[in-house]
Amino acid sequence: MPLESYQIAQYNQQHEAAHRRKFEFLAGELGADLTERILAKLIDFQIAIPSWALGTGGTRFGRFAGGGEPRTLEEKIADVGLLHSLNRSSGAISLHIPWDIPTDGEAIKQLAASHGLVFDAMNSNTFQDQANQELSYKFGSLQHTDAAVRKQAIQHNIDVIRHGEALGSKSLTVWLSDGSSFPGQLNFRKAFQRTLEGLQEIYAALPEDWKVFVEYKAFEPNFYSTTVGDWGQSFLYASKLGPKAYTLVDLGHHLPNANIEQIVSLLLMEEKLGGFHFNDSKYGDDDLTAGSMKPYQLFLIFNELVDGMDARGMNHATDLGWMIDASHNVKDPLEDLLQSVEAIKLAYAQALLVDRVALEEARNNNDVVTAQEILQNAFRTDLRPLLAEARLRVDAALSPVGLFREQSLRKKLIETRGMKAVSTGL
Ligand code: RM4
Ligand code: MN
Ligand code: MN
Repeated sequence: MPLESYQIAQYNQQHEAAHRRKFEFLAGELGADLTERILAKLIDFQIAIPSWALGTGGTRFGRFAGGGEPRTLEEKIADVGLLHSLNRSSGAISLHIPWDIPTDGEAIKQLAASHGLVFDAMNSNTFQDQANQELSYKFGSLQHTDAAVRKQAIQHNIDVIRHGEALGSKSLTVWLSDGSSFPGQLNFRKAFQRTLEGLQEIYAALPEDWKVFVEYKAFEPNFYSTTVGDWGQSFLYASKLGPKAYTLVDLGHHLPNANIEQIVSLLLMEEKLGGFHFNDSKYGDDDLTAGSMKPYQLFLIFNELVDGMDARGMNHATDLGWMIDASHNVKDPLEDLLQSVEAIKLAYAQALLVDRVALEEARNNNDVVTAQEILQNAFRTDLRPLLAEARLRVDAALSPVGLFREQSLRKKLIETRGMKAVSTGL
């Protein structure tokens, strides 16, 4: 273990006095009841780390690796274990197949458990051709005009479910790059029907207690049409498939300025919201650190989530899939992931702070000014000491990034793995 628990304790001791001052002031402002209620929810709230984002990401123009990347699934689990020991908020890992095939499921499951980790959604990959693959996905997978290609893609998804069963995962995320690059290339109706039929076969292979998440994306790699292009199309597939099928919202998969919070609200109302891929973006699927560009939007999304989940009596921590889907081109991937988790939990905490009774009253009175004040008061209250306190109570670091740097953890990883270690993934 590159980080021992006594090092966390020592670090916290050094910083505790400064933390106490800030926390006590905030707790005084919020009152003991609300403070404790938010703290308990923050401690429960876990966000899954994607196995494909632990190395340095790149673009088609280049990739600039920082060294010490995990070379195997075992090392990836160790990295997520390290994140979890720093923040006690990343107690799950989401795997992408075939980038991270667990050859011995039981051993991998035990290794993860030794780090306090469980397996979140499994992800299939029919957007790339693999070296040993018989048929090509160049013109799509489940939408393909050739039944043999569709069959291969269906079988791959079933294999991914089987891997997931061995690990104790309970869900499959299907993201298809299927679509067309030029007008005229595709019969939209037929592509939809073929895709639906493929998803139906995958759905039929789901274990009783599993969910399937249908992830949509507006464009890329296809630039004219995408066969699961927006939440409406995903909702259509999920509705036709049945009660185990849900829509997955990846924040980077919308056209510019889409009102994601409204999408979230309606999907929840229809009981079809399954989970999230958190990231942030300025343009499209930038896959940047959550909350780095539009923290207010992240807060507004959580505001709808808390409202909608409470309306249905849902458990915030366990009833939806909370996952990060990001890529790190210029930052240390582990530091970046720590920042994302922090931003997500901060938005969640701010949403818990919203006075919903007063907000509803303002809405009923058409008091637009008060409604805005209520939301922005919550958003502008600095709740970071609450997040730090939640970590302190479960023996995580007061400042995860601070401790990561103080202990030179990247340097230690480079010492054991080398500068040229390369991860599979984005
Ligand atoms: C896609 C999408 C999927 C992810 C791949 C790697 O844009 O976000 O969720 O698995 O990227
Ligand atoms: Mn995604
Ligand atoms: Mn994406």
